[in-house]
Amino acid sequence: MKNKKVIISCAITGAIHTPTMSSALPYTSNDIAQQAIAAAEAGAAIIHLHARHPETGEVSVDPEHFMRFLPRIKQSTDAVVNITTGGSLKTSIEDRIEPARRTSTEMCSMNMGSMNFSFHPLADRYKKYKFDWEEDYIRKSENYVFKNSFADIAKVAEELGGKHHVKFEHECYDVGHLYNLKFCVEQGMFKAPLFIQFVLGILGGIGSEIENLIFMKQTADRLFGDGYEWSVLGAGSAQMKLAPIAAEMGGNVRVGLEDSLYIDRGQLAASNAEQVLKIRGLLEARGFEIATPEETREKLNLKGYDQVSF
Ligand code: KMH
Ligand code: ZN
Repeated sequence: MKNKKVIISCAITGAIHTPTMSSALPYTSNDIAQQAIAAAEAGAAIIHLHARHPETGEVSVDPEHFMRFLPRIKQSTDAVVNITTGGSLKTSIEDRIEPARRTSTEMCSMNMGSMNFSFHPLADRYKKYKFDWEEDYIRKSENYVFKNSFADIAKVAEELGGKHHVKFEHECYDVGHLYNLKFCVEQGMFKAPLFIQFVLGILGGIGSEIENLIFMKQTADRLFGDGYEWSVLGAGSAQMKLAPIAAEMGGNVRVGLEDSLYIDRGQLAASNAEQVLKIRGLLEARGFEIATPEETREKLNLKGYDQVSF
């Protein structure tokens, strides 16, 4: 066995994919809860969650929608819940942080810079959509600027980190975002151990070539020394390609239908748990052990499940 235990995060539904793209993508509260629990049972120590409107599958930042599945997940697993502050294409930073604030979650996402964030090329793949909102939502992402200014970051840090002791998953979609994070650390916004997610392969961010992962890692080493843990999220087909490489480089991994709908080339995944089991198998075959939620809490210095309000 290798020394380091690998933390598997699983991102259950996200804000990019829509119900037409895969019948496995969960959007009812029941499906989100069930898939989250199954992903945790399969070995995910961290469950990253967005909410959806339970009838239409539209992305929702309504805390009530989160509260329909969070207590069930907490009752059934001890996995760390990580709530998005990314929101959807239409929402303000105040609305985006509300679910994590109301639930005082252990972890939440923290997007480390403003950028184009687009998935409009997906629209031409589908002739008929299940719901009216989907095509327009996907096409409008061509004009979407994902705003995460320094003032926005400071607000999230103060509201969630300062007042609620929420630990951040710092989403870095490009090398410049690491320098944004360094600046914020110097301003006193965040403390070690940082948890950095290198996000590769989003249209608007850095590409998913292995050279880019190495460059991100080298840059983060230079900026943060041993004061950080890191993980890799490869979008689409980069998901299963980059995850084992990340583990070999000393990192952790994120899978889930938020980031890729596939289990293999051209083959849709049946569930989030299927992706977790696949990456777990790939890692164990390479001699890695998988971190439990408790080991993850300790490594990332989390406040604990008894401190959340759901
Ligand atoms: N959708 C991923 C590329 C967030 O939720 O704040 C990044 C993400 C952002 O998970
Ligand atoms: Zn997300």
